[in-house]
Amino acid sequence: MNGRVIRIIGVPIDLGADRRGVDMGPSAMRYAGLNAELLRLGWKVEDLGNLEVPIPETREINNKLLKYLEEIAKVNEQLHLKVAEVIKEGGVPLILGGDHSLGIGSLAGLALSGRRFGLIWFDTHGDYNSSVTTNSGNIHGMPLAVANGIGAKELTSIGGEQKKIREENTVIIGARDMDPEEREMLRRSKITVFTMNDIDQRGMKEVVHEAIRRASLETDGIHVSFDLDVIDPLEAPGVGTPVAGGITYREAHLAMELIAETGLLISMDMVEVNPILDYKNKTAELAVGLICSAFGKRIY
Ligand code: 4U7
Ligand code: MN
Ligand code: MN
Ligand code: MN
Repeated sequence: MNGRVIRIIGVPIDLGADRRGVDMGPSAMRYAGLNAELLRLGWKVEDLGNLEVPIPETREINNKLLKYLEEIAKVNEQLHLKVAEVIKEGGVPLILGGDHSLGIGSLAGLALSGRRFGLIWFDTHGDYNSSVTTNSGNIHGMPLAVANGIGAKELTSIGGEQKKIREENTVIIGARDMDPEEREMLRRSKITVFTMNDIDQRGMKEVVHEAIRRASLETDGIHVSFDLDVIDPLEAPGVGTPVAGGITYREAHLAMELIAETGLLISMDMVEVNPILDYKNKTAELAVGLICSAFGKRIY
């Protein structure tokens, strides 16, 4: 089908979230048959294995507003170098989480590679907090802000001091739970936010078309960061922060298929699968299905 290679990078991190378990996400998605499914689609696949990530039991929380800051910074230092390397070699990074704090490293890596990219961030949440606005101190609620240059220097400086995203090319889809101050910060930015209400009113097709249009304006490709909690918990029970009223299985696949059709997908994160809370690996299987749709799987 195509000669390009998908390089899988597992990031078994749960230091960014309060609930344990998303560190097992990469295993659960591999167990659900990820590599074989991608091969079946005609991709070359190389699994680079997992990054080394410490477990919380061996560490202390030094700053309640930025929990495990040093550890998370270190993991994202490693991740951004790997991502940049894969892109420079012409490969497609597929980053398996793990909690969404890994978005800091993916976006820093993309920026370091020199590609001009747009970003579509599927999430219930804004992930636009900083130590000033957070209620939880959990860094998985901060990666989008960090990529936009807002937050702790230890994080924003990974991959260089510059902003890693362009606001005009950044779109959130599926939002339905934002903290008041992060919402204000987002409103003041040029980031586009499509809430569940927009999806209800306009339909997923129109929303994704508009997201693609914005993400591809004067860029050479699109990065998708997919937080599984965007999907309704009835269909994706295995996530750390479930919120009722999410997108459906069909809407999620449609979104991935529309992105695949553009041929612009240059890399992807699939994050926040929590096997402890899952039912018979249902959410991990859904994640693998979505990855396949994003990478060109067709029904007929
Ligand atoms: B995820 C939260 F307060 N906003 O900051 C926070 F509601 O990566 C949730 O999207 C963050 O899953 C969720 O802790 C982070 C909370
Ligand atoms: Mn998230
Ligand atoms: Mn989320
Ligand atoms: Mn979550």
